[in-house]
Amino acid sequence: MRVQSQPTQPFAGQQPGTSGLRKKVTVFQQPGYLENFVQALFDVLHGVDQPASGQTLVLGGDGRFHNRTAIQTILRMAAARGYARVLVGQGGILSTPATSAVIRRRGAAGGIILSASHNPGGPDGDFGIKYNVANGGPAPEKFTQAVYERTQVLEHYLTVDAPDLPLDAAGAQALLATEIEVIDPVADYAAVQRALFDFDAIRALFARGFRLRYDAMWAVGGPYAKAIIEGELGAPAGTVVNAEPREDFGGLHPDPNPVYADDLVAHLMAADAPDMGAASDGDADRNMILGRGFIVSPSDSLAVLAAHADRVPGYRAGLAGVARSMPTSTAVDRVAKALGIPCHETPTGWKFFGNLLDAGQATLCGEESYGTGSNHVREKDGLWAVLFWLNLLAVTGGSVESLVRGLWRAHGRCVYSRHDYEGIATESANALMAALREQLPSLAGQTVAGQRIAWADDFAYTDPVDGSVSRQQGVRVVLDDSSRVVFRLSGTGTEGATLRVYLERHEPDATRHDLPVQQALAPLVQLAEAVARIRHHTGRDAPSVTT
Ligand code: VG1
Ligand code: CO
Repeated sequence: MRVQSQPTQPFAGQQPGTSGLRKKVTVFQQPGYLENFVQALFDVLHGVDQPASGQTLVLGGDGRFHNRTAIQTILRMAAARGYARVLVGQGGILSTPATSAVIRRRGAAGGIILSASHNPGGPDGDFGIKYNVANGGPAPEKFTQAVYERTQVLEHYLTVDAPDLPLDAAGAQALLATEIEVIDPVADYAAVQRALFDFDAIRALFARGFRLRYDAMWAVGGPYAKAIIEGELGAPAGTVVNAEPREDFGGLHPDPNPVYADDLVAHLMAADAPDMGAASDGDADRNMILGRGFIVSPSDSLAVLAAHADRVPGYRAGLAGVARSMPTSTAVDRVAKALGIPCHETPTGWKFFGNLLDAGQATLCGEESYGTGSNHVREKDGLWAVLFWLNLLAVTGGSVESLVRGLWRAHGRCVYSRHDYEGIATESANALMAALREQLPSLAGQTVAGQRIAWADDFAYTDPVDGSVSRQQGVRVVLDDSSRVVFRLSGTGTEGATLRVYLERHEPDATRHDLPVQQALAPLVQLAEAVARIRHHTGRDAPSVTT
């Protein structure tokens, strides 16, 4: 067995997006494609062809099609690079939040997560790779940009000529001088959760007959939810459904929202509905929460958790601050104001929360896209959010619905929806955004579709910790009454472009809190069409996904 230098040439477009490099599986199957990206990553981390002496790397994925092949490729390359140790999840499995937990608890230099998250999997689906740094969080933009630049000039990659390693049983083995340790994917993660939540109180809740339906969507969240919710917390067997990770997610779209988790929604709307429903995505960092006959918007979920955090052991001391991505509703801002703590507004993508969490400026973070998390790891964490809700239900005696209604009563309701136009031509999407940006200087003061625009801009963010600036993070059009429409293009898709239109309107009047959301937002939809001319640019009459 020896180190080999394999000649290669650059592939175009190895540019990480909102969350890592995501492409079709068939793109990743091209000889050298993954190898090039990993070589570039290691070159940026350690210097060109330089060894990773003494360092530990964490490696795992969400178990989707191509995961096992990619894990073996990366193990060989890590050995060629002289890593002291690689901690790899058993069977190649590690959820995104679990990877973050392992990196932090084991003092690893970083970790590689193989996932395209909420994107569909299977031979015709998507694959992805992402690097997390020593704090356990996604590498910052400066770093991913350097990796991309390196991919464009590569001429070879380093690997070893070794057969595949067995990864289905825990234990250590050697590959060259690198120790490959196969670890239990759940243990570190479960230890982190145990230290945060009142497991006794949740156990008592289940013992009283509380019923939860947790839909793992045939994705990596299943083993975690089974072990913790059914195993440790005593929920009845069958509480976690669709729990075995499948390479193609059962042919479904592992995105926990009312559209793709419609089966779960149907169960919660049924006459014999359980008390609570929950789902997580492909890599288990997203969550959806439902009550009996009641769907919780992710922005409201974040606000509820923030409002009651002091009821949960891990947050009893209070929150240093909260943070939300810009398009996320302002519900949490209102809670933060009442608590007298700062609320930070960041661009879309979890990587922007890392510095705030590290610096102790934020304790809880969240995004409208079904992502919630805290300083316990440096990723959003689906099961964590479910445990947080269970803990709150156990100690407040309330229901999911009553907690959300309490939020609305106290702060008004931030009526919210996201309209996605998927698979539109990239040129059309770019033209739409360019036309919007051109109008920006003249929008303030205009009345469009009967509504007066107070101001409009293209969101730019200066990181308060390292001063780095991210521009063009989404066009905001804000009305006199603080209602708003936000436009941005997705950075996680693999086919054409996806336009996201985010709509928010604050409703202080409690008698209007039960108006259907789309009805309450209809004037804003008209405004969005008038300002952005979506029909003209995309040829679409309606969004493909509404959440
Ligand atoms: C989407 C979401 C964003 C989230 C990202 C990664 O990005 O909008 O909030 O952080 O996915 O989530 P975009 O660029 O497509 O809007 V995950 O669970 O796919 O890693
Ligand atoms: Co995800």
